[in-house]
Amino acid sequence: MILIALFLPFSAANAYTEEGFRSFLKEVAADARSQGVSDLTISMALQSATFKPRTIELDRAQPEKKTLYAEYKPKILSQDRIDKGRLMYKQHRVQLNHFANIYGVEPQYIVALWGIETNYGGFTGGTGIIDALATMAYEGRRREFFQKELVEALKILDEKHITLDEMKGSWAGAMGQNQFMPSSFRAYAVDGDGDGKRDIWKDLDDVFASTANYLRQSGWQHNQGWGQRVKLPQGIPATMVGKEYRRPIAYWQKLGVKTLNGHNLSANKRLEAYIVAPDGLSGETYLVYSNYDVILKWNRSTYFATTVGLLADAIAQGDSQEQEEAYNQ
Ligand SMILES: [Ca+2]
Repeated sequence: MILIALFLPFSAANAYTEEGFRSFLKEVAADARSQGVSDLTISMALQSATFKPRTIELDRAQPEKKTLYAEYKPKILSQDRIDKGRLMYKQHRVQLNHFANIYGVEPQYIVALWGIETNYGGFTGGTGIIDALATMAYEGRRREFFQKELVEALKILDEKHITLDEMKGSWAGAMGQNQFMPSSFRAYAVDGDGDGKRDIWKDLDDVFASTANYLRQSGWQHNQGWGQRVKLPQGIPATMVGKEYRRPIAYWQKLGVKTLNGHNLSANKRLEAYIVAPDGLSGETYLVYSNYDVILKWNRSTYFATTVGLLADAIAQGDSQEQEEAYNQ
């Protein structure tokens, strides 16, 4: 019996062995077979699957203290990422606008999600997805979730959208340029260029169409924006913060909520909005709409959703400035 994870602080009951891993993969094989995955795909993918102790180390490496939004925001929303986003929008404008129109989603959100997930395809992760998911499932704390994702990944291989060697991603199983988990891929990835494959690793048509489709299917409201940074009047109670306290923009305006520059709120006055305060009421505060909830469905973090919205705004703003300059010349 070979002990795989010697350096991890597991109790004897948690000792992971190669034998245990192989026997677990037999269960997965039976599960996949019962869901229609071919024997060929199952044996090809699972026989070569490898347990990755590093995956578990990364999963267990909890940061000692929570990062503040005020620290996270400048890192994610760097000038570099904004500039690159504007450039990417310019370079891929035809494709982006094409899919934005089909799915009723503004193109800057497709670019922003791409930019924050993988720095515009620059870093998509080099871990074999089958290895990552098999390891996480075998580890056991979230076995049901990861085993389901593993079987979904086998279905993707079975449908030949990507080869086993090319099916790479993050240590936690997020794949390709928009970092879809296999279940999101199966539900939302689309074949943008019509070549019969949904390739979110290498084909930008597929990446853009899949992101737009995800937003659309999750309830995106065209031309409503996501939210805006606001200044709250003194004395707003904490009970008014958060998605349980949704009121029309008109209500917030009456209460004295202003834009950062002290102006009246822009946006449809009937639009339902709620306050987000990632660092509490002493930090930056935002008023957000239903599209913010759509971004939260992609990733439950308010840090993530807020910076996606801000990056999308910055990309669109850069674009309209450029158009205006071109017009004035
Ligand atoms: Ca395709």
